[in-house]
Amino acid sequence: MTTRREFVALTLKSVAGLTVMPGLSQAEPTLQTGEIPVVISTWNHGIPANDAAWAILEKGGYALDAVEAGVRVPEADPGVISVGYGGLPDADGKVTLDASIMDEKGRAGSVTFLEHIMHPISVARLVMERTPHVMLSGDGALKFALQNGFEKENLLTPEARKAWKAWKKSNTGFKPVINIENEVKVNHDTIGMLAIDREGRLCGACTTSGMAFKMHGRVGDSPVIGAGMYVDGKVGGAAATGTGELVMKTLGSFLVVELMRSGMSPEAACREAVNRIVAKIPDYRQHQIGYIALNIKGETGAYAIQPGFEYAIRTNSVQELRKVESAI
Ligand code: SD4
Repeated sequence: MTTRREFVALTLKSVAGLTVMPGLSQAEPTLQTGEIPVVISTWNHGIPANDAAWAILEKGGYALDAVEAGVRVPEADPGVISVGYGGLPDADGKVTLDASIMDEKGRAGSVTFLEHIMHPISVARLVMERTPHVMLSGDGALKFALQNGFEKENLLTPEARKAWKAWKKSNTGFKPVINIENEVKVNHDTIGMLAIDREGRLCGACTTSGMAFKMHGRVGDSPVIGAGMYVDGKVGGAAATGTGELVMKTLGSFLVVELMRSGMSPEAACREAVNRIVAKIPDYRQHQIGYIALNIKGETGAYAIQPGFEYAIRTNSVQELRKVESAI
């Protein structure tokens, strides 16, 4: 049995980032402490999103308000073709949205397969705050949104409709597109965002229109707690972008947080989670996955399968887009 003295020693070792769980690769001690407040998010659409989050964080506001406000920016931007309004539709020409949110206490809310609502992240927050459930889907999620004052809108822009028509004509079927930005000459994808506020509260949000031209009814990783996004307010948070099926099969964001709990740095944890996919999923080369992570000390990291992934960071002294290392 572990004595109290041994337990305290073990805990201190974990806090110092030195504990290695059996079966895990060598943990990297985390030596320096990051800045707090801090916000990070996926891709270059994370820059304006971070700005909106930062406006709240720098005034001492709540990280949950910050991540919600942050990801609402790409949700409303018709130029971002993989999130919210302007998102590319599914195979039937319908824009269906997935989103999730978590707070520092481990509370969670999500919506899946939601149509006609510009800000699924705000519906996810209300699922968390006003219902006994974690996830609402499809018509039920829409009904809940309308009951709570959200308005029904047409989210399919003429540009997205044109792209869908061209896809139908090309008869190429469904195929995940690696770094979709390379295909359409703009840089965006699912947005995952993690923030710590001045009081040390760590929260996360993730929102997407999912894989372009997916089968009608398909739900990705983004609204699945622990897959597309996960937060443990005492350890850290993680979020994913890319082919959700691979993330779901490995419960990627939960894995990243658990690896950080065992003492890994955010980047080492993201790398290990990508390596899990590489080891388990034979056709991983056909896909992109990018993870971002933030630990409770404010340290950040990321890793991807393919080159081309990047994440945006904002603190008092840093505001930049960081290129991310990859397995291939
Ligand atoms: C999904 N992970 O629905 C999301 C979408 C994405 O590149 O990031 N696509 O699978």
